[in-house]
Amino acid sequence: MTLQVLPRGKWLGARVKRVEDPRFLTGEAKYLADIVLPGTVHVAFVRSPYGHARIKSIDTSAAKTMPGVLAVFTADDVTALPPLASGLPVEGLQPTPQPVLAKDKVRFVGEAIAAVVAESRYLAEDAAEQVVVDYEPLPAVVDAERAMHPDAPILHEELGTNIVYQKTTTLGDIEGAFAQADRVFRRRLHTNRFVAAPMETRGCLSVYERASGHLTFYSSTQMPHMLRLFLALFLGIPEHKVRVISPEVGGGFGQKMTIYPEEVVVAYLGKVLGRPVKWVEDRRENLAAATHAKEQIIELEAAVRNDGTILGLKARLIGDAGAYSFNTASALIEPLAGAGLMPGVYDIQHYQHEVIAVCTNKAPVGAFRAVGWTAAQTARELFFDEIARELGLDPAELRRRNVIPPERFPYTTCTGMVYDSGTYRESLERALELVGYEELRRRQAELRQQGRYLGVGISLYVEPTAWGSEIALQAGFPFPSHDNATVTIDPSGKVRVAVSVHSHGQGHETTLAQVAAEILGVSIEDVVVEHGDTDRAPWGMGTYASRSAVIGGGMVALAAQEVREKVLRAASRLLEVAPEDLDIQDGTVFVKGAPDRSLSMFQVAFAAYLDNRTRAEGEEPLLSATKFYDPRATYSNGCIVTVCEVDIETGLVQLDKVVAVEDCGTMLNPMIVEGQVMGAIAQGIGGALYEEMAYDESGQLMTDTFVNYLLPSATEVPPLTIEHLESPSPVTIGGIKGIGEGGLLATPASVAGAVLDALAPFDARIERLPLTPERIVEALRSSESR
Ligand code: MCN
Repeated sequence: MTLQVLPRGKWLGARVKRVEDPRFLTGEAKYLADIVLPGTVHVAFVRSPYGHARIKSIDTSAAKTMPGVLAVFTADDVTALPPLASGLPVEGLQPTPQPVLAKDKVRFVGEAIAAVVAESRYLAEDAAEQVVVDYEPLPAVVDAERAMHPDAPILHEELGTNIVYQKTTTLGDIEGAFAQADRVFRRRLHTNRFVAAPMETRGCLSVYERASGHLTFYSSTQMPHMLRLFLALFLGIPEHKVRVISPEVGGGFGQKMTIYPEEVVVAYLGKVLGRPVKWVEDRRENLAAATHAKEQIIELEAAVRNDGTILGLKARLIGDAGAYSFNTASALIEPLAGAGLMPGVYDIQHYQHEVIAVCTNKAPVGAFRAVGWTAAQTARELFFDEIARELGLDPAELRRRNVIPPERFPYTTCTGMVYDSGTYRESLERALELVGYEELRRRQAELRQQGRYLGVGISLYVEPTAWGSEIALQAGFPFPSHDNATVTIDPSGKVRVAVSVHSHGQGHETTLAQVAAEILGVSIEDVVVEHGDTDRAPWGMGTYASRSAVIGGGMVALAAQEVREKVLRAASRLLEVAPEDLDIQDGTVFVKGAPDRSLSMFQVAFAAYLDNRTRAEGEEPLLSATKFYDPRATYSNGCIVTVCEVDIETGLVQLDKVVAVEDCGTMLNPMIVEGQVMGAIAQGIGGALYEEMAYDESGQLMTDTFVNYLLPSATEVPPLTIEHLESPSPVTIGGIKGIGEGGLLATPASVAGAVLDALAPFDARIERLPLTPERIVEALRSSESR
């Protein structure tokens, strides 16, 4: 069997219901907060109320003497712990490491200063209030462009600047392209800082056994093995004595990729106190101190022919990094990723980008679903809409004229990404057809006569997926990325699949079981998928960047295939036929063409382990295989079209519908794919219309609860139409591509595009997201006065 094409029968590609859902729906699932161990003590962090201040002194004496308080740790008590630094191997990125507890200075509201440990969380919180920190407030800077100014307050004095990265890259003949242009257009967009806001906040529990020197660390992380490695290195505990268990995780969306200061502190406290130490983040902490995302200031300039052909593009991307870079939370993660994908699905050969990363007095920026790409896609698609309007072209037509045609695959972008395959033009046409585009345009014109403003927004996208080493390199983040699966059939014939990717809502226990069941010829009920525990799963990087279907599916397929061959060899000796003459279906191994000559999987497995006669010379009795997979780069694509109506009196936006046509190659489970698209679209609607982490000039966080940080709920999400195109990847096992991020990559552009299309009759200029009613009304007012 070649693995380029996976068998698709009963399981693979079917709408199998998620096997993990019964325990979620009945409340049986155990999250970090549900783990209760005897003798546990609890941590509350003392956090900075200032955006920028010098710490003159910290007085912990009152807190320490409170009943039930075990200890109060400040920076002076954790000198053994190194600061967290960015591990991104990108030349020119200035290090801005974050101390695990702030020492001399705080640089954002919410930065941890002290950890109070007490018998209960209540006592710890009360005691934290008694820790007296003497601050000398400093001027803050919360705007990235202002932070670049030589007079701006500097966060990291040793650098002498807030600019931690700046580089211009020219690809192709950019000046030639601009020289040939009929028209040159410019646009600026300041994308909003918004956050993953997972239902479950961060949290961890550190259990250290002094006698054996073993640390068991429970954490709601997306990357158990990477966390184990970092904890071993930071705490000086040999890695084989560290076990990380990530129990059920209630969403991560990239926010839980980061290895956080709080985790390192809690792990350390467990080690030094010799009691289980637990911290469960509250929502305010999550909003203030977990990583933020997606804020960039993007300036675009395009050289365009009158027929709408984009000849060349210049982009300046300023990433607002927040206060620090540490491991995956890096100053560069937004603008560098954005610059790489800026050409998107369009055939743009001449491109120049300037990438700038700047520190500000805000929470550090980290990964969040389609990191860097959402902002770039939004800026480019809104820009293309504007160019089309200026040229009097339909925005769909402008896209048609520039999109990479199917005959150009594999297509290498000027930024070095190799698009393996896709349905770019087809997804555009299909989405337009589904939304009834021509009719909508007619209706739009009609309604305008009645003073009603309908808008249609198109966002045509490509999504780098399957984050292995090759795509990481193509996307500008050159670090190795690969994973492992172990597939085992136990003596009773039941199957265990242990994987290093870690589901935190995506449904891997179902989809990866589908792969194993299909290849092994057993029922999905006979397969369990284990993940999230470094003692049970083989080594790997974890789940992020839409990689688990491709990498997880691929490695499970490879391992299952090897185990299948072992089963066939064992059965061939029992049935006395050649392995090639055997097949497996529904848990029965049988002779092809003679199905009555058969054995159950139980009979074969039992014999393989426990009947020496079955075993050939040199054959292992264990029906198990571990396989790694580091796939070639593959890119998904799709098109999202939004229809809305804007009330020009109030600025309120009513979304009528969103149509998504997506192509993630071979689907393991279309129902799960649709769930991924729906969730990501909802997040994209939030990003376009509602969500914004706002700071005032002094660095004060204005949106520290869900009362003022507005997440969309079901009532804000209009009817969604989702349709699949399937162009299998020619370079991955089974032709699978990822799906996890496309919806959030493309929806803000589509929704914002629809709003701006509705406002097209007015000269309303909006350069900032989200498109709140206030911003819309203000833009309409200033357009009147122009
Ligand atoms: N899938 C499929 N067929 C495909 C592609 C994917 O059936 N061709 C299925 C996969 O098997 C998996 C799911 O769709 O069950 C998502 O697959 P994939 O695109 O590989 O993404 P990952 O599983 O690696 O998950 C990461 C991705 C990212 S990057 C973010 S951010 C995100 C997301 O998934 N965070 C999520 N979706 C999330 N969904 C939930 N519920 N919670 C999160 O935190």
